[in-house]
Amino acid sequence: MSAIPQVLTIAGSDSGGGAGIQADIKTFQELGVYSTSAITAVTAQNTLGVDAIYPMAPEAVRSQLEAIGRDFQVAALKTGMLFSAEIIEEAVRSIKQFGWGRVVVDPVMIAKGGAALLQREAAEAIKEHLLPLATVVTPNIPEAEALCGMAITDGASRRKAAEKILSFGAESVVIKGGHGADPHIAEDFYLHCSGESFIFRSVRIDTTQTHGTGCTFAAAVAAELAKGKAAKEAIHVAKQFIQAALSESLHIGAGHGPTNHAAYKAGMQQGGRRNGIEILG
Ligand code: PXL
Repeated sequence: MSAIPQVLTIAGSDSGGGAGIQADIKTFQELGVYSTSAITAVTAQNTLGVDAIYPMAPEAVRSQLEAIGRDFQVAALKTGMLFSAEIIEEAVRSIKQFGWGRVVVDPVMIAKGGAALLQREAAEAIKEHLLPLATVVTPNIPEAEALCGMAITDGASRRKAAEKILSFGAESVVIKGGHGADPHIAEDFYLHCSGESFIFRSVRIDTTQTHGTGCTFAAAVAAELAKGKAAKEAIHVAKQFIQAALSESLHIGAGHGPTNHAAYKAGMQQGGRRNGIEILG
């Protein structure tokens, strides 16, 4: 048997290369896992915005997933842009059919410029059918608010929102702090269904080069879970990965540029820089 863990991303293509499938595959490669992919939609976009979205036929998604399931040992998977309830159903069907575990659900809803990457009615399908299969759900604050129908304004409402997301059947959730109000600090809040919780705290990096941040973070969590790490350690690595990717921007394109997927590994090869992530129990 191959020693390299095999990982799957079920997500959309970003022609600009910073988010979606492209971000996932780069992240998997950097973290030393083998990447398979099932494409749910093709987007025409660059760093300035999304021009068009071409969803795949649900049968095309099923066909990709069945081809992967018949031949690969999927140690972990991540879902990103799923677009429609029909495509969500295909992802759910294959996860059950092949018994895939270590499922990271990034509940992608809206692109930075406002383009809808998930149809309105499909959010219900995520809650009802996909979250019960999730090992880790990785919403940002607006996505967490949309999933639970409540505002997150402080630590108490953030915990309540996390509890509500777990009530849909997910094993754990990390509500990412990138959209938080504090100008200096970004905090990710992790809650497991056992009641265990952690805050991952870091300095906020002041940059507009943030396209694909969520995809990259969730892909890094999936890669580390595939290697056998527990969720807490996988999230810690993912936070370090994204912190490095944001710190060393590539400055590509005229808008919200991509993050630098190579920065984390390059830093590790130079002896591992300290990147100041505190874990508060
Ligand atoms: O970052 C969310 C996201 C996910 N997937 C695709 C995207 C985007 C954001 O633009 O284009 C394909």
